[in-house]
Amino acid sequence: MGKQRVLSGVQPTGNYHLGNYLGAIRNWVEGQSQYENFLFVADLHAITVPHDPAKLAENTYTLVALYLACGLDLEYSTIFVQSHIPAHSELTWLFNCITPLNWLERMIQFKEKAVKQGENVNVGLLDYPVLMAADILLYDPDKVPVGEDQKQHLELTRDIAIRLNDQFGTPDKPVLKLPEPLIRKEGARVMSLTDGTRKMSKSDPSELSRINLLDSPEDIQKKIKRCKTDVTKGLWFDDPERPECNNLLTLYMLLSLKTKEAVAAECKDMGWGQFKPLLTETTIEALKPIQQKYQAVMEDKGYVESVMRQGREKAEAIASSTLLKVKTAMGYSMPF
Ligand code: AQP
Repeated sequence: MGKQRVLSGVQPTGNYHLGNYLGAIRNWVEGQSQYENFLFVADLHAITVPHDPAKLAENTYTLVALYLACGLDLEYSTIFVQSHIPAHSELTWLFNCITPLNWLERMIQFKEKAVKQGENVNVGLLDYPVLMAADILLYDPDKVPVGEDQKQHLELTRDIAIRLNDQFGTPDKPVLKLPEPLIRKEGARVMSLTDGTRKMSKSDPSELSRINLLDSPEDIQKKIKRCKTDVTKGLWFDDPERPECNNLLTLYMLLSLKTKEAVAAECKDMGWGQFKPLLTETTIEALKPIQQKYQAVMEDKGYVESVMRQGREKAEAIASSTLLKVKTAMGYSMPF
């Protein structure tokens, strides 16, 4: 039996942060040799919120370079850009026509982002989970690594696949395979530095809320120095009254690669004055090799482009074959 296939992506919306790394990219890197990995830059998703055209291409390059800098290895992983493969958009349309509107209206992320966009909420934002279903199902993956926040979207993907199989397949010959979620417990959710109850996010207007992967040591120091804490003495995990404390200890655990027990023992009698410099130093050291590799990769734009080209070729072959399968099942024919 061959390796199981996994698929995941990040939107090229800039400000790539510790949440994206610890909740997604680092996990892909750690598991990459066990799987056949398809990892993409979700640039069609990136325009569901207002975007700057001048930044889209730059952010796409940056993200491909960061994937490589974080340790994705082309021997195990195919890295590609979503918009380079038209099958994503085409399959989305086919799925749109079998997806009930109320499935999309109840998506939590839609409701949250729609509130932020006010009257300007666009159809793309509502349709985002259908595009995500197309992204996933085109590649027939066995597993999809998702953060807690994306679980509902993966369930919708499975519902769309079931509906399509019911309508256009037969029980012994389904058109699409149902993917399973791959959720890691620790670090599944990294929280904001300014509010331990909200997730760290690229679109938070406050730069102080997140540590970006490309932040300078001075910026990291400044952000940790100013991050929200509390007045309680001693530091411990999992206290619902102390979300910031739990988040900062978790960050230290994930970045230092120590166990939860070791961190709990090391920090139990510490005050913030002692802990913050420790977290600062650990964060700077953990990000240093990524930043160095990123600089080296970005010096060779031709290399980044060759990675995208190679990725497109491999991904397109699989995507167009799935698209053809779906179109044939739905009754489309191409007699020439
Ligand atoms: N705070 C987080 N903790 C853990 N994982 C996170 N991810 C994002 N934030 C955290 C994971 O990163 C991957 C890529 O996310 P995305 O770019 O597709 O969009 P997102 O989840 O909406 O990320 P952001 O940073 O919160 O962006 P904005 O602010 O634009 O919405 C996903 O696997 C996600 O789980």
